[in-house]
This record gives sequence, structure tokens and C-alpha cells, in this order.
Amino acid sequence: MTDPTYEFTRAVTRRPSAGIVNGLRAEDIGTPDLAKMEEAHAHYVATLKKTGAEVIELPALEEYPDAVFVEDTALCLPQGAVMMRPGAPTRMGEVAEMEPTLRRLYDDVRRIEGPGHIEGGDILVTVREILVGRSDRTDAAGVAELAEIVSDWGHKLREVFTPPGVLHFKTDCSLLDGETILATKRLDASGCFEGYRVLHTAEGEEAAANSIRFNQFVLCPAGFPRTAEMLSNAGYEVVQISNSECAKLDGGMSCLSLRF
Ligand code: CIR
Repeated sequence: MTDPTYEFTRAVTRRPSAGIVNGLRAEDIGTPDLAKMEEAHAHYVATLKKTGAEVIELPALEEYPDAVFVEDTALCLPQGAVMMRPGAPTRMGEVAEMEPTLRRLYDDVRRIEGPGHIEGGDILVTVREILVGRSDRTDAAGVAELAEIVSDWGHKLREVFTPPGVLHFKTDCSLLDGETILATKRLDASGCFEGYRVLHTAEGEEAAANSIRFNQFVLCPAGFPRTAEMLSNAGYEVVQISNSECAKLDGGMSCLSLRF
């Protein structure tokens, strides 16, 4: 039996553009370097491909500085795709850039029409439910509209908490397998993962929480050795990928792909 929450046959990515220097960020910790980001992105794509999955690599979009973070534009489920409605006004146009690709791959593509907002980074799909964290980018109306769409496909949606000052719900967590979640202690303390097996990021390594399970691999941002070791000891095959440049724009492993 396959587990659709981490066993994937496809991913969609988008190459970073020179525009990344204008990408959104909560705090200025330096200007991202395109060459370095391209190198890390190529490693990321190669790792996804190594699992045997098809990776659709979309061209860079100069006019959308954050377009490399494709995860925020859509939610991809086995039954269909839902085009998001980003809460960041500069990112709204990225959705229309993604939609034709998903329409080629899915028979059922729906849209969050608004007035609410929701971004893919706030959505974690587990075997039993879809967890959505409200954030500065995702509001109650966006969550309600998504709940209606996914219930039509037989999914249960549960609204959860995103720690204050954290960009997205998934900035602080990721799915490791059908029943196991990697999370920061601060997010787990909210109680949102009751009933799941939760592994915590090491103290001071909270930024490792935005990892992804993709088939046999857990792609983990490099530079968090204690968390990587903990995951290896727990039996996961960890691949560490440099995230130095995406981190300057509050991005991590999940935001760089749509996986289905
Ligand atoms: C933004 O602020 O929208 C981008 N600079 C980062 C988006 C990261 N996306 C994600 O974690 N899903």
C-alpha cells in the first residue's frame, strides 16, 4: 500500500530568478546570492529525481521575486489540486503562472476564490487529516473555503495554531511519515499534534523543522547536525541540502516544490 502523504511520483519546482534579491523577508539578514541558490536548488531537484519521481522544472520568473517558493501557490492532493490565494499581495500573480501546469496534470483543479487568503506553507497533509495554521498569510475565510473544497474530496480539515512571529505553520513542522511529525517544541506545545508521534528539532535548531519527506528521503536543511543525527537514528535516510540563501527569504525545504 502506498502512503500518498510522502510517496510521490511527481514534483513541480521553479528555478530561482535574479529577482530573489527583492524577495519578501521578515528581517534583513543579507542579500541572497543567485549562484549559490541555484546550486542548492539543483541539489534539491537532483535528490527528488534520484527517488525515481518525475520533476517538472518550471522556468525562472523575474517579475515574481518569491516564485521559487512554489509550495505557496497550490495544494496538491490525490483527488485534485486547489489553487491558493496568497496573503502576500506581491505573490498573488504566481498562482496564475502555476495553474496551467497543474491543469495539464490533474482533471480536477479548483480555486480559492476569495475574499479570504491561504498559502500552501500553512497546510500539512497527514494520513488522517489536513492541518491548517492561520498566520499573517492565511485567514479564517481562506481556511473555510479550503475546508469546503477538500470535504468534497473526503478530507477532514482541522484548523491549528501557528506560533506568533513564525511565517507559516510548516515553518515549524513537517511530515516524516503517515503518523510521524517533525516539529519544534514551541509548536508541539500548542497540542496540535495530539495522537501523532512527534520528533522534536534539537534545541537551537528550530529552522530544521521545515524539512520534507519525499519517498525514501528526508530532505533536511544543512547546518543542523543534531537534528539530522536524531532523524538518522530514528531510521530516516537524511539528505542535507544547503538552505543558506532561501533562509534569507524565510524559505526552507517544503516551499521549493509541489509534491504529488
Ligand atoms: C515569502 O515571504 O512569501 C517568501 N519569502 C518565503 C516563502 C516560504 N514559503 C514556504 O515556507 N512555504
